[in-house]
Amino acid sequence: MRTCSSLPVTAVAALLAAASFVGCGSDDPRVEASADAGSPADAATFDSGLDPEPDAGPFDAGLAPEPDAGSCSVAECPPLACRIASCASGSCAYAAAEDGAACLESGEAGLCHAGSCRTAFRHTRGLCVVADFADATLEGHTGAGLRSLTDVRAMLEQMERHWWWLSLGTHRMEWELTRIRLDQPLSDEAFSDWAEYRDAVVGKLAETVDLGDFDADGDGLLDTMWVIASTHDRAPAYVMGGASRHLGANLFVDAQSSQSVAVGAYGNFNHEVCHNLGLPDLYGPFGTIGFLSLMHDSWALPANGLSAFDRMKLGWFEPRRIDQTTRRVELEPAEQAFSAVRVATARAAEYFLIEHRRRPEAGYGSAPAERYDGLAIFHVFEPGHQGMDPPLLKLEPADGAMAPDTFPQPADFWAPETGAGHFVARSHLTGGELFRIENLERTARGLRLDVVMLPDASSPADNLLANGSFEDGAGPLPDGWQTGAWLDEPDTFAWDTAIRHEGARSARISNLGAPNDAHFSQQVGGLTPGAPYLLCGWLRGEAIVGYEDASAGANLCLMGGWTRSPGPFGTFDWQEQCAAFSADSNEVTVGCRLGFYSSTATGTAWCDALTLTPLQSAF
Ligand SMILES: [Ca+2]
Ligand SMILES: [Ca+2]
Ligand SMILES: [Ca+2]
Repeated sequence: MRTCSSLPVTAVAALLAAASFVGCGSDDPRVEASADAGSPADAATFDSGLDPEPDAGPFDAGLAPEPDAGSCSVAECPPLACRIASCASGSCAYAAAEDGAACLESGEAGLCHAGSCRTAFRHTRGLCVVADFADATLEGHTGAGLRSLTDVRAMLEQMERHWWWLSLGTHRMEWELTRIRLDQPLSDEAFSDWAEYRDAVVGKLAETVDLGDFDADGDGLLDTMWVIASTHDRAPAYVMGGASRHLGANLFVDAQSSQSVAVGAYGNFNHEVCHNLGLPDLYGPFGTIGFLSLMHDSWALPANGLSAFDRMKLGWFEPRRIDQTTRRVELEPAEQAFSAVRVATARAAEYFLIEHRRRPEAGYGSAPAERYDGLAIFHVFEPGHQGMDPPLLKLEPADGAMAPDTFPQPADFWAPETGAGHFVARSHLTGGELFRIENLERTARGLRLDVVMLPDASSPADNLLANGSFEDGAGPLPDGWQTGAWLDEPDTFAWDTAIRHEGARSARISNLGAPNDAHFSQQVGGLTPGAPYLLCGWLRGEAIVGYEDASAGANLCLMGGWTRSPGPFGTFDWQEQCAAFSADSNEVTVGCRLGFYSSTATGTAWCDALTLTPLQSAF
C-alpha cells in the first residue's frame, strides 16, 4: 500500500475537494489505470454516485482540511472498505472510494457504492462479440473508433461503471469479451440484410460459446450481447444498430467506427442493453422525458440516469403503492435512492409515478444545462407508446406547459418555491380528476407531500362495441362477432357458458390441431379519424404455446395492422389487456385473437367484457 504523505499538499487538497478517489489505499490496478486516463469525461464519471450532501456519512466530516503532509502516514490509518484514507491536520480522514471499485466486506468480495461495500447485488453477464470478417479484423482499422480489444475493454468498463450507478449499486453488469471470424469477406453485400447478418453472428458464436452461460434471468434467452462489427470505415446496411432477438439471443450491433463508438457514447450502448432487458424507448413524437431517462436521451456525456418507470420495469425496485389518501409521503432524490410512489387509478392501464429528481452537480446525470430539483410526475399509460397521444409516459409539468417532443424545463418540476399550485391528476381514460398533491415541502431528506385521492365524478365513456360481453345471440355463436382463422379447423370457436369473466357467457378460441391464428372480430364505425381510442378486454389462457418464434399468444388487436395487447403465452387466469391506437379512418375492425400475423399458437383462449372507448389527449 502506498501512502499519501509524499504527495504534494495541493494535489491531496484538490483530490479531496473533488470528493474523488485518491490512488493510495487501492491495490486495484484498474482504478489506477483509470485515474491516469484523465480526460474531462472520465474525470466527471469518477464523481458519480458520490453524495455531495454534507450528511452523507460520518467519514465526510473533516474533509475540508488543511492537509498536514508531515504529521501522519496513511499507512497508519485503519483501512475501511470503500473509503480512501488521507492525512488531514495530523489525523486520518476518509473520502468515498470510486463507485464500482472492488472491495472486501467481512472477507466477501464486493463493489463499492456511495462509500460502502456492497456484496449482495444482481449479477448479469453481458457478452461482447468482436465480429471479424474473413479478410478484415478489428485491428485492421486505422480511423476513429474501436481499433483493439483494449479499446473495447475500456468502453465495456465505462458501461459497467455507468450501469452500477444506474442501479444504485444493486445490479452488476459484467461484460465478457470474445471474438469470432465470419466466413464472409468484408463487403457491402456480404449479407442481404441486418437479420441475416445477426443470425450469422449468433450462429457462429454458438459454435464456441454456450449461450446459456449468459442467461441470468433464466428465460432461456441470452440476456444481452453487443456485437462490434469489424467493418473498418464502412457502414454496410446490414450493420445497422438497435436491439433485436435472434436465435435465442438478445443483442445489439455497432460498426467499429459508428458515430456513437467514435464519440464514446457509452450511454447509447447501455440504452440498448435496457432494450435487451425489456425496456421501451421513451423518445418519439410525444416524448417529454428528455434527460430524465437514458431511454429518451442516451447521447449525453456524462450519461443520464433512468426514471422510476424504467427502474421499476427492470425489477430493481417496487415503488410504494398509493391507492387511498396518504399524507406526509417523503421522497429522497432518485439520484441517490430508490424512492418513488405509484399512485393507482381505477384501471390498471393508467397510473402515476412520482419521484424527486435533482440534477447532480457532477458525474453521471449532470450533463443537462437545466438545474432541476423537484417532483417529476410521470403519467403512465401502459397501452401507449411515445408515438401516440396519450403516450406511454408523460411528464406532467408544474408550469402547465409541456409540448410534445420537448425536454423538461426546471419549471416543469414541482417544488414548494415555484408556487405552481396544486397538482391535480386527470385521467386519459375519462378526463376525470383522480388525485391532488398538497402540502409539498422540503425536508432534510428530500421532499414531503400529501396525496389526496378525489372521487372520480366522470361517467365512463360509452362502449363503441356491440355485445362486448358476448351475452346476446340466438345461434351457436354470439351476435355481432365474426370468426376467422388462418387455417380452417373444426371446433375452433365456441360460446362458453361455463367459464366467463362477466355475465353468463364468454367467447372461446381453441387451437387444438396445428398451430393457428384465429379470432373473433367486429367492425366498428363512427370513429373520429386521428383521435385516440382504447380497446380493452379480459382474457384467460390455457396451455398456450407459440410456434417457433411466435410473438403473441392470446391478445386483443386491430385486424389488418400491428396494434395489439401484450398477448401472453401459457396458462393464466382472467387478466385485463388493452391496446391503444389513433384511428386511421372512421372505421376499425377489432379482434380477440389467439395467434397473430406470422405468429401461430396452440392452446385455448377466452375473451370477455371487451370495450372500445375514446381517449383524452395528454396535452
Ligand atoms: Ca435471459
Ligand atoms: Ca413547461
Ligand atoms: Ca360475458
